[in-house]
Amino acid sequence: MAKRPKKSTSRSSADGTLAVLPALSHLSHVPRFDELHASNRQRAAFDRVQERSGGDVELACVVRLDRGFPALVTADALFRAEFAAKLTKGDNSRVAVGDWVAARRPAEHDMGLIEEILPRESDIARWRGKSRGEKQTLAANVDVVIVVQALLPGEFDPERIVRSAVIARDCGADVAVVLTKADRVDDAHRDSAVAQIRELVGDNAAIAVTSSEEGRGIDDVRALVPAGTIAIVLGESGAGKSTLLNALLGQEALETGEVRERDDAGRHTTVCRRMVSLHDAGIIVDEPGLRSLPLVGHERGLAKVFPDIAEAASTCKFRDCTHTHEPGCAVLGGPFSPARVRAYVALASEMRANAAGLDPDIVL
Ligand SMILES: Nc1nc2c(ncn2[C@@H]2O[C@H](COP(=O)(O)OP(=O)(O)OP(=O)(O)O)[C@@H](O)[C@H]2O)c(=O)[nH]1
Ligand SMILES: [Mg+2]
Repeated sequence: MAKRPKKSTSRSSADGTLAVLPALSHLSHVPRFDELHASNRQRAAFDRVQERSGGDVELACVVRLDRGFPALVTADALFRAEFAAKLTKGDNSRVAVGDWVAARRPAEHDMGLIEEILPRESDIARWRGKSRGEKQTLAANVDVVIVVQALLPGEFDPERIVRSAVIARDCGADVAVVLTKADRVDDAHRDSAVAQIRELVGDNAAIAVTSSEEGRGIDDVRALVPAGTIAIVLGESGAGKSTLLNALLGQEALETGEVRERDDAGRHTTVCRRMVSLHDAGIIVDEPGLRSLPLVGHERGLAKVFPDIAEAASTCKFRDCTHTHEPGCAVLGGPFSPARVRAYVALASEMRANAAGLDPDIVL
């Protein structure tokens, strides 16, 4: 059972910030340490830090980030932490929800200290901004990316689902697609949406249809996150991610809201990244919606989502074939559905353009 942090009269440099963060004692569904599993590699890395530090560090997992401030779970405590001086030289945001760290809890401080971030097994990242943006890690050590999108006309966007699947597969995660708000569309629209996604992603992703309003499909989503696995929900603001998690938890644990400004810099209902434990199943990371998901260097992900087309592409007559008009093109000449070819070509050409934009001296 996680202990609450000790009340302390000492002042820490972050006291002012601490005051505006939610009190950890009020949070529900925080994963327990025994629900989280560091890999052997991460444990070995931790042992090395412990040896170096004389044994006063603990193995901890980052379970929340509020305004960039991590909250850690250890075998017997839940507490906020700041970065040891040697880590603050770089960029604090390098730590992500799901990261394993070696942390200390100096007796005289409210806050723990992160001494070292242990190596990641995987990391779900996206590029912020266009091709010259920076890479942002959404979560570390995640097994499944749940792409969440509303079925509503105007919001249902198969291209974006494929794009999300490419990013997830590129990061080494499994993909599942959850189409929400089924209560707002008719059965014919729903069936056609599912068929379109199935055609595009093939066997790459499980597809679930939900209505959090009517409690439909919720157990299908639970089945996507069995005990011992960690998933992250990925989708635009207003897609219904937090509402879906509340339905899974059976209570209104997370804030949800009307669709507001839909912009990466805009106001989102969910403003922190956090893990919630389903307790009877795995763990899901909730996070603010993401508008833009540029593809930069995700060729491997594209090849995993479209393995047959990627294989054909390697046999085109021209090595720099764009699969749009060239003679001897094995993609256009192949036995592939036009919708899949269109999706593949659009994403491949975006990646090519972004790669070119990255550094004008590099020719791909
Ligand atoms: N009718 C209907 N409305 C839903 C459903 N799921 C979510 N909503 C509504 O959609 C709106 C947005 O839901 P949220 O869960 O806050 O969306 P979110 O994806 O978490 O958004 P951000 O936190 O901003 O990224 C809320 O008004 C929800 O009540 C559903 O299955 N049916
Ligand atoms: Mg939300």
